[in-house]
Amino acid sequence: MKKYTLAVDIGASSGRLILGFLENNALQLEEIHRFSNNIVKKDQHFCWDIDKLFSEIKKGIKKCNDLGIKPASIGIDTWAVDFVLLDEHGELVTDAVAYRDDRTNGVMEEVFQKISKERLYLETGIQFQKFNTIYQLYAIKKNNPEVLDKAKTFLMIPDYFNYLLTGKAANEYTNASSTQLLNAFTKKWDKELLETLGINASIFQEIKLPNTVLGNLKEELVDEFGFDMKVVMPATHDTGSAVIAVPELNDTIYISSGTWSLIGVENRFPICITKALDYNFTNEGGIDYRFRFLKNIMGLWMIQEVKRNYDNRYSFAEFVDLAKEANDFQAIVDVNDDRFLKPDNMIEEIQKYCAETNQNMPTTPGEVAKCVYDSLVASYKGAIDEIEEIFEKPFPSINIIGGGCQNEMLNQLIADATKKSVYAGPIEATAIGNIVSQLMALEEVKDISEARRIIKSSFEVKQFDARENEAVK
Ligand code: LFR
Repeated sequence: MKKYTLAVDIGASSGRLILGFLENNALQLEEIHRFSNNIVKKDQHFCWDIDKLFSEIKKGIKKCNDLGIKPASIGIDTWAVDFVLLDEHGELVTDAVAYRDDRTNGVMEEVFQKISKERLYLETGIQFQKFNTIYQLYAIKKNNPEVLDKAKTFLMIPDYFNYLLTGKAANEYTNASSTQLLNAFTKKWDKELLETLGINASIFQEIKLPNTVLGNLKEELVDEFGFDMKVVMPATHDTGSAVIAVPELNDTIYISSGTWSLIGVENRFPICITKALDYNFTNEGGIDYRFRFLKNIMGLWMIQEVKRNYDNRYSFAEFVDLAKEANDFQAIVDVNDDRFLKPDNMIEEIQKYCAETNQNMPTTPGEVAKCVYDSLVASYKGAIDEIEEIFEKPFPSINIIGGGCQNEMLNQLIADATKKSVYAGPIEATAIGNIVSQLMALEEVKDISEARRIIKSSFEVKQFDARENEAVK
C-alpha cells in the first residue's frame, strides 16, 4: 500500500498542503490545498494571521478524507525567525508579529552594547538582520517586559502549529538556529547569551532535530479529522527543507528563489571568519548537522510588491514580457538596502533610490520590472563573487530551486552575468525536502544521500548556459 505523507509549506505570500508518496522509487507530489498568507495590522504591528493559517491547515487535512487518503504523517515548514509566547496555561501572550514589522528598528545596535557583534557572530554564526528573533525578543523586553514575565514557552511558528496538533511543545533545530540565540558549535540554546540579554532561558524548549516524530494528533483532532497520523518535524525552516532538495551540491551554489533569494553552499561546519561577518553570510543549521552558508537577498518580494502597487494589473509573466520590451532601460538598485524591506510603495522607493544615485528613473511597468530583475542579478553576482573569494575556488554551476526558478528570463540573465551553467529545478523544492524528511522519519528512505538520489531522478531540471556577449550591462 502506498504510504502518503503530507507536507504543509507556508511562505510569506501563500501556503500549500501537498501529498507526497514514493512510486517505483520516484517521488510523486499532489497539491491538495492552497491559500493566501498576508500580513495584517493588529495593535500598530504587522502580524501573521496565525488562527487563519491553522484553520487552513485543518481544511487541507480534511481534504484528505474527500480523496480517501489517510496520510501516515504530516510535517510543517514556514519562514524563519518569527515566534509566539505562551503563558502557563498554554495560551498566547503575544501576537505572531511579522519580521517586516518595524519594532526592531535600532534594536540590533542596542544589543551590540551588551555583546559585541564579533562575539555574537563567533558564537552563533548567524547573519545580522534587524528582524532576527534575538532583536524581536529584546524589543519585547524593552517595551513590554510584562509580556516576557508572563511567558513560559517560546515556540517558533511551525513549533506552534505542531503544539496545536499534538499538545507537545518543542523547538526544532533548523528553525531555532535562525533566532541567533543558538550556539553554532554546541547546537544548543546559548544560556550565557540569554543571561547577558536578560531573557529567561527557561522559556526555550528542548531542541529536536529534523526527521523526529514529535507525536500523534490530539484526540479531539483525531475525532474531527476521522483519522490519526504522526506529526513529524522536518527541517521546519522552509529554506532548510528547500536545500535538502538540491539534487547535486558538489561545486554548486544554490539559490532558493521565492519571496527571498537565499544564495549559498552547503557545509559540514560553520564558517565564522571575519570576511564572512563583513559580507554578512549566515551559517544556518541544516539537516544532518550540515550548515547552510548563505546570504539573504531581498528576492522576488521586490516584484511581488511592485505587482501589488500596480493594483495587480499585470501578472508575473507579463512583467517578464514588459521587462524584455524595456531592454534598453538601465538602472540598478541595492536590493538589500533595508529601505526595500517594507516600503510604503515599492515603485516609488525604487524611483527615489534611482534619483538619489543619479540614475535613470524607471517610469513604465516594464522599466520598473527590468530594474528589479537586473538589480537581483547584480546582487546574485556580487554574492557569488564573495562566496568564491571566501572559499578561494570557483564554483562552476548554480542550481536555482523553488517557485522563482520558473522565471526563465531571470535564469538566463544569471547565466549570462556569471558565465556559469544554471540548473533550474525542482520547483517544489521546499515541499520535497519536507516530504523526504518525513520519509526518513518513517524509515522509508535511508538517509539524505538516498533522498537526493531519489529527488534527482524524480524531477525535471532545466539547464541554461551563458550566451555570448551577454552580461548585465
Ligand atoms: C524564506 C525565509 C528565509 C528567512 C526569511 C525570514 O522564506 O525563511 O530563509 O531568512 O524567510 O524568515
